[in-house]
Amino acid sequence: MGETPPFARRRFLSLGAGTAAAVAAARIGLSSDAEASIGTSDPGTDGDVVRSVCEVCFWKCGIQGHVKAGRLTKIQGSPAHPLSNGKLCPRGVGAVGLAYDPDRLVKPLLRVGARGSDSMKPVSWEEAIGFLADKLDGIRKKHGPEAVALFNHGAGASWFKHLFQAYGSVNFGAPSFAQCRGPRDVAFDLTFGSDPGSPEILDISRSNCVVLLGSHLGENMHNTQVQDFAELCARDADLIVVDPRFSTAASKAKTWLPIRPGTDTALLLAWIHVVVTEGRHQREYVEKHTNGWGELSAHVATFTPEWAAVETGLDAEIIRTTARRIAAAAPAVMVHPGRHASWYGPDDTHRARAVAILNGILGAWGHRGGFFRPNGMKLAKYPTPAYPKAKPPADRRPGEAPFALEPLAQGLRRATIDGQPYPIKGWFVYGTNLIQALPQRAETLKAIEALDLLVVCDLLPAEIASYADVVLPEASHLERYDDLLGVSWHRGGVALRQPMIDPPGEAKPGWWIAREIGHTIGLGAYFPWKDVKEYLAERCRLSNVDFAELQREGIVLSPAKPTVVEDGLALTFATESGKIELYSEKLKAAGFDPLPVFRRQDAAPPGYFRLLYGRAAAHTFGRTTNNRLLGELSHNDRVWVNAKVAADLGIADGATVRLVNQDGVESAPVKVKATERMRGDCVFMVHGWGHTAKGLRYAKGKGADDSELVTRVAVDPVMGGTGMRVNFVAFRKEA
Ligand SMILES: Nc1nc2c(c(=O)[nH]1)N[C@H]1C(S)=C(S)[C@@H](COP(=O)(O)OP(=O)(O)OC[C@H]3O[C@@H](n4cnc5c(=O)[nH]c(N)nc54)[C@H](O)[C@@H]3O)O[C@H]1N2
Ligand SMILES: Nc1nc2c(c(=O)[nH]1)N[C@H]1C(S)=C(S)[C@@H](COP(=O)(O)OP(=O)(O)OC[C@H]3O[C@@H](n4cnc5c(=O)[nH]c(N)nc54)[C@H](O)[C@@H]3O)O[C@H]1N2
Ligand code: SF4
Ligand SMILES: [Mo]
Repeated sequence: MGETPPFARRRFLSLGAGTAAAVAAARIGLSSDAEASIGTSDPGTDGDVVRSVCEVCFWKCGIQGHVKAGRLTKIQGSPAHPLSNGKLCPRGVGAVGLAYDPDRLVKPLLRVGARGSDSMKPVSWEEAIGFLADKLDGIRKKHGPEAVALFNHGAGASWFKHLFQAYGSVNFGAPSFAQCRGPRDVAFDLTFGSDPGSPEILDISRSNCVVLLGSHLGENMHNTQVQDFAELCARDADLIVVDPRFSTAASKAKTWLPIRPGTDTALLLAWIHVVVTEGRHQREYVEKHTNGWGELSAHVATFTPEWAAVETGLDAEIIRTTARRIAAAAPAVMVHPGRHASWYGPDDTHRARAVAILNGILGAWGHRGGFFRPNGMKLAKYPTPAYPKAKPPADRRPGEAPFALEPLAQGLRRATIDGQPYPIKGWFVYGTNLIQALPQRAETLKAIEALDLLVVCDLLPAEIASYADVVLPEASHLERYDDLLGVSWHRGGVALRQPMIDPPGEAKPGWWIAREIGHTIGLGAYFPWKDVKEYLAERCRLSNVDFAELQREGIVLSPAKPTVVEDGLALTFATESGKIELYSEKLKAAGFDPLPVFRRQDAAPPGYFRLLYGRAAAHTFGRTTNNRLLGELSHNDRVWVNAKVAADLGIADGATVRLVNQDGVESAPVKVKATERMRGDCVFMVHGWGHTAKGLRYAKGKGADDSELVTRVAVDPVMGGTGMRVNFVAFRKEA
């Protein structure tokens, strides 16, 4: 176990006071780990208050930090920010533990030993940047600028996107596309001409009926969404949760459908069948706004609840009655689009299209209680020279994944290995731990071996940093300015991330790092600002935003009134036909099924169980597992196994096992949570545990890492997503 945390536990419990988690937990009775954050309310100030924006996940809540004598004493939700409404999730509050994490990177590092040996020596910024500038120059001369790829996650990456576009590359890959939202965004784009975005445009609190497929809200802790979800539950609205696991959300549902993993598309097709054949769709809306009703009706004719019952393992009558309940709530209804959607590869865009179609025929898009139309705020750019023309990204072969909206991270990895369509020789990795985030780790390691340069810019010495040639320590979101953050919600606005405290050691903000690199490699013209404040003030001036007010309040809301579309009939759609495309001509033209098709998943080999994974309330993947405060709050590092299965295998609750996957890859030792809350054909792990990096002294060796077991993926041919729930594990008992 790690060393003693520098904070008393009691202190932390009071830090959790008044969080969204506490409110949600109180209202909807979340599982014990979330409840741990309930404390007595303490809304008073404690020193100076600085308003800023969270980055422990990607929801970007408004925060206010209390600073006394240069030390951050607590973080609360900003009351002025519509994404927090004065409340935060436990991770946002617990970020104090990130600020004072004794394992933070505090000096630039250069590798001295073999790649992966984790032998580094501290160097000056000048030396680190000088080294990588020489390498970038060498790569550009030998292979062209496009031979450098930027892997990234998070708002702070914007400075580096600017830097590398100026350098001449658009090879920007984020696991948050092909390993996350990709299939959903593509499917909604094809159907409605726009996607649910982030934060998702979901009017959950005013809905009459919410359907969750996976989407384990309450464990998936996106703040506003969970606040709205708590309101929905308090209103006693209808809630149907489809999950092989009895999730926290399932515990609040009127109906839990413990579906056989990988069969949601069959359930959705049967629901559409019931709505269509019983004429329960929103007639006027469908007539006015949709294309392909006839084709859809013909397509679903045979997908009866009885057919779906065989595939899903659910009861046919319950499939029928839930379809009727969903339709009865329309149009104030939503089948939640989910967020992490790269589940089963070829099934994923189809499943997400089926979700979109069901929402479409129920008139949910543009309706109160369904999908609202967000408001943004137009922000001017800081004028800089035009970027050079770059080669198209190297992530795909001709004809591959034609509907991808962003470069595929695993495609850039492949180009690094085989040099096709052209070589990638340098990686700049910002805010993404590719070792845990990408499936098929052996490929990631092979690609790293082929690199001339690997730069990692991070807060912590995560696994990816141990392979780096150069490690650049960044100031955390509590210690830096970032670019202006547009807020797209019921009412739009602009928010500011600004420092509350000084960074530790020599850690530097991303804006500074990118600017220094830019000036060193001859791209100074792209960074004409003296410092970030001059940059931000100028952007604000050009955007008619009062910078002083923005600094004071942390957010400035747009003067435009929110558009409330109570009447879905006044909508327009950015699809080619200007309508909701139930039937997709675009998919058809590209050689794909124009309507969703169900494909059966491979069954588990005998003695194996499908490996499922997800989130826990108090953690964000592996980025918080080294945070002593959050670690004190919850571990969630057990593998969930059906109680009867465990008993049959002679595995007691709390016993330690290793998981061995279908390819013989063995996990670290992990404790078993034997529970009735799990189907018997699958197991569940929280992603982000099982760290091996020696610098993560608190997290190292806690729990096991699901991603290590994801040696196989099923690729979605439409958009290149890597379905990762196609792996199976057996148990090896530890003595
Ligand atoms: N606390 C916290 N919240 C987070 C994050 C975090 O790290 N921590 N990460 C954020 C990010 S980036 C994302 S993408 C989202 C992800 O969160 P979601 O989009 O909610 O992820 P899902 O994969 O839909 O949900 C996982 C659930 O799906 C269930 N499941 C597994 N297989 C199947 C299946 O075949 N069918 C059905 N119906 N269910 C299945 C699992 O049992 C689990 O309960 O969470 C976000 N919120
Ligand atoms: N097996 C498996 N694979 C998955 C998932 C899964 O559930 N299971 N989830 C998928 C999903 S939904 C997503 S979105 C991706 C996410 O995966 P990633 O893109 O890797 O995102 P994070 O885990 O948030 O990134 C973690 C890294 O960012 C660093 N970091 C945190 N804050 C900052 C900062 O302010 N600046 C800098 N420079 N670095 C910072 C952390 O220290 C850490 O090393 O993974 C995907 N991959
Ligand atoms: S949901 Fe939580 S972790 Fe994410 S931005 Fe908001 S407070 Fe931060
Ligand atoms: Mo994600």
